[in-house]
Amino acid sequence: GSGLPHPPGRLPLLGDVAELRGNRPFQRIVDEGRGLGPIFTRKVLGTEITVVSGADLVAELADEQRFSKKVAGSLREVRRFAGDGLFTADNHEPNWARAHDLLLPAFAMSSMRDYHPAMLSVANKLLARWDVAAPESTVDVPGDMTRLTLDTIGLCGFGFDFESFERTEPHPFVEAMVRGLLHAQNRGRRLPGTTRLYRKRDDQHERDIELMSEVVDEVIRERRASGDTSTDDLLGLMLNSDGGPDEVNIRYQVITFLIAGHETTSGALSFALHYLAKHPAVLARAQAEVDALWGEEDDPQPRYEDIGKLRYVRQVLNEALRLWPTAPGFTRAPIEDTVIGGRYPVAEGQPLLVSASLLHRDPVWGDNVDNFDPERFSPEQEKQRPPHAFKPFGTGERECIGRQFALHEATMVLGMLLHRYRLIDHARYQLRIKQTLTIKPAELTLGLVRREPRE
Ligand code: MNH
Repeated sequence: GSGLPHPPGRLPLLGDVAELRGNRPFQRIVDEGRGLGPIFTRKVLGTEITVVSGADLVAELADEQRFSKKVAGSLREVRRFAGDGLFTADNHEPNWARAHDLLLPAFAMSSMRDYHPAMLSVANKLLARWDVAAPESTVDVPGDMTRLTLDTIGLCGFGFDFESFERTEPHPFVEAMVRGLLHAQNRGRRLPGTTRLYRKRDDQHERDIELMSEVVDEVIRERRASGDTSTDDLLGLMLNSDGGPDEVNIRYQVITFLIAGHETTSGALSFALHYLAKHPAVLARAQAEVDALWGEEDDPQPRYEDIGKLRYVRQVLNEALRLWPTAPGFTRAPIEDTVIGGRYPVAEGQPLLVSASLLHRDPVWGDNVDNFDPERFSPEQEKQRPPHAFKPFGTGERECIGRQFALHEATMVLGMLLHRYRLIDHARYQLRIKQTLTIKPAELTLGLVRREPRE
């Protein structure tokens, strides 16, 4: 081996078999990786995975001259349905640069102004649903955040309405996607020669991919049937630009955005609401901030300009993303053989999994790294932290293209929810993590009571 530390006290075989059954690999990295130092390896079914979490080492891996994104492990499996879409394309695949260059302007800060009205219309549907629930019944937080974020990316990116709030069950796309991501997550961890054991699940996977494809067909068909060739949302840019992506790649991009564009934002909102329900002083401060903007209004309709003013709400979101980065890791690889940390040799192409969950609990964050404290993201404290200590959106040219989109949407929605409701932790909820490549608080429900303005 490489001489890097392993999780202590585990027999390799036992570890391997347990890994096969466990369905929360990133949670395990957080639980077991703590105290192992800034870099360690763990064996998963005979394959050594190198996990990097130290702030200094991650800063090195962020150097684009020496390292680049690697599509490895579970993410490689996602290519079965996302192909060479932006998220799962290898750096050198021509469709990556092509789509990146074409779509980047649609994610500039200035484009958020265009998305704002559609984001607001979906947020209003969420409030309508929660108004009906309050105060008698409780709400399914991750379920409703998923309704919100799926409908938002559908409308903003593709002019397509998933109508999730008009349904009692989630849109079928969500179920197929969740199972599809779980399949990708687990597939890399099968023992050799066991294909037959998995036939049922593999067949289901084919059906799930089929269903996601049908949704994509519908999205594209609807646009073409409308005869609209001038809307320059994500779909319009792809369909109507000279030298744009081909038909096959457009389908991969649509599926990629429908997944990447909602799944992680939904988790981030859910974690933020969980922590707010548990931290009355933080909640009070966030409510004071929204009240200062909209206090007297019964049903405020935030303007685009308002969202940038919700500084503390944004700090709350950042702190939720620090503790539970909803895309909990990303993989880098050396462009040439090199040495990191002055002493660990790493070979060209060798995957190095950056665990954002562990990085975000590195000692650079202080002594109480598990405490929820949005003050960490005050301008004063941010200045004192080394760069690259906070990586919920990845790094470099392969960094999340939807970052501004996610933050605009999530900040607005969180602000509107806090302005309108008191959050009741009716079940004394204890955080459990559900992982389907991305992470969410499992089975989080909250009670709600409408606030009077300035209450
Ligand atoms: Mn997003 C890449 C996290 C919201 C679309 N995203 C990434 C990466 C991380 C990430 C981490 C880099 C992965 C890697 O290096 O392998 N993304 C998030 C989080 C949120 C998020 C935590 C919300 C919170 N992402 C969004 C939204 C969209 C989006 C919203 C679209 C509307 N993300 C992408 C795409 C990529 C990406 C597309 C791939 C970009 C590229 O490689 O060119």
